[in-house]
Amino acid sequence: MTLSTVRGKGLFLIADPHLADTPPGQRLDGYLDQIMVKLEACLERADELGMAVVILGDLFHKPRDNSNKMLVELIRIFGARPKDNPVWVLVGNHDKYQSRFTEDVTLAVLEAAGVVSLMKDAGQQFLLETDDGPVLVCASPDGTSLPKKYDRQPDDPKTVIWLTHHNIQFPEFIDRAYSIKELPGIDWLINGHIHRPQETIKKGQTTWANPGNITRLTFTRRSMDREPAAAIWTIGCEELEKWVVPFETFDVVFPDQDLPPEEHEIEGESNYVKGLERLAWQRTQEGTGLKQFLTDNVTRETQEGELIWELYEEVIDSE
Ligand SMILES: [Mn+2]
Repeated sequence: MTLSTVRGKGLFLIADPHLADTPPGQRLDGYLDQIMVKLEACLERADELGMAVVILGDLFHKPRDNSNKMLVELIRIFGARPKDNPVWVLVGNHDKYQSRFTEDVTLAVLEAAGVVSLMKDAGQQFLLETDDGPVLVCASPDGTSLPKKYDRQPDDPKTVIWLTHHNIQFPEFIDRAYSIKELPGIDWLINGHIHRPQETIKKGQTTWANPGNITRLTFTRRSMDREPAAAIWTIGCEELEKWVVPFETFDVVFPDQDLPPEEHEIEGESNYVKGLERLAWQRTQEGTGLKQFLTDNVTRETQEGELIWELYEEVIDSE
């Protein structure tokens, strides 16, 4: 198999855009346009810098039933790119329906339209030709396991990068599935999926990075303090370079309400009435607040509890 070659000064990495017609979580109206603006700004910036473009998974928030308007717009934007510098899209968990990538999902339409290069199978993806030599870009889409190592062949490039969309034990996520360790033969592992930017960690030959996503999805102090950014990788760099994407201020994209209590503040306070009060501000267009409330307060073990949960699922499914 011959790998496609992309000429570029490096990689322009865009993590987890989560495009959606209906604003997810507590996000307000105008969401889709705001994320489209980010995406287009990223492509424009990548072109200015002469970089190859990579989306690190979860291009979409929902795997299917996205509007034709959104799709047509994406086909227009991605399709306008030169054939030898396409957008490389890693398949994330949100891009799949019932954990599978099938012809039924929105991302498959973009692939069939020939406007993206999909990274849907684990392993080698493309060769990046830089002024400082070639780079082998590999990837593990959601649902595949991470490599333990990469066996270099004699004519392989000196630098090997692995793109992932996985639950990795970065410092603030030590309960996740994959530990951080040296992966012989792999120089960089760059992860999407974990939306909160994490410290870059070097273990032996392998540098592990998690730049964080370009879209603020949670109504929290952290989102309030964070400048959403894309990331730039170049040969020989020690750290990804951050490129802050265009973003609206927090109060424009989230409701004008008190922030919910942080996890450590709500300990020991799980009674129904307090929960109901909180539900008032947790009201969301896709029912995440309600689901959290039910999870905290309603057990399926009782008959009434089961009935409430069934009603909830009926409402959510019919949307
Ligand atoms: Mn995601």
